[in-house]
Amino acid sequence: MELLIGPRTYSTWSLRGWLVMKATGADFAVRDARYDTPEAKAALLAVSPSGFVPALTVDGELIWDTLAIAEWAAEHYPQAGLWPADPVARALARSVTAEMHSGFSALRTFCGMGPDHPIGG
Ligand SMILES: N[C@@H](CCC(=O)N[C@@H](CS)C(=O)NCC(=O)O)C(=O)O
Repeated sequence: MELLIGPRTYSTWSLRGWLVMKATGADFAVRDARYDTPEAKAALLAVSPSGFVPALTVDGELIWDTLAIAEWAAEHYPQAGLWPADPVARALARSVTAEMHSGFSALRTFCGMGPDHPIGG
């Protein structure tokens, strides 16, 4: 397995994918991706159809979204307990996860981890 990610110090999406994979205890390789130049972005698009990281390669197949990676990991490593066992707690966790994944864009834009953000660097 290979996880394609950007710098974990400021790419929160990459950090999320990496943390999920670490939590499984699985053995996986990390491949560094860049997307800060047109050439780097083109190279990334050649690997990941969305042009975003993280992307996980498993047995030659690509999973290219953080939540898709997390769901795949939860299915394949149930012992990691990525989702709560209790159905009510799991529904709450999924609601929060979905909201964070698809919403809060202003929060994610202005409270990033990079050096150019107020709480980053
Ligand atoms: N919905 C995607 C979003 C991933 C995302 O935004 N990744 C950023 C890394 S921080 C990225 O690849 N950016 C590339 C770019 O801006 O060109 C996911 O959850 O995987």
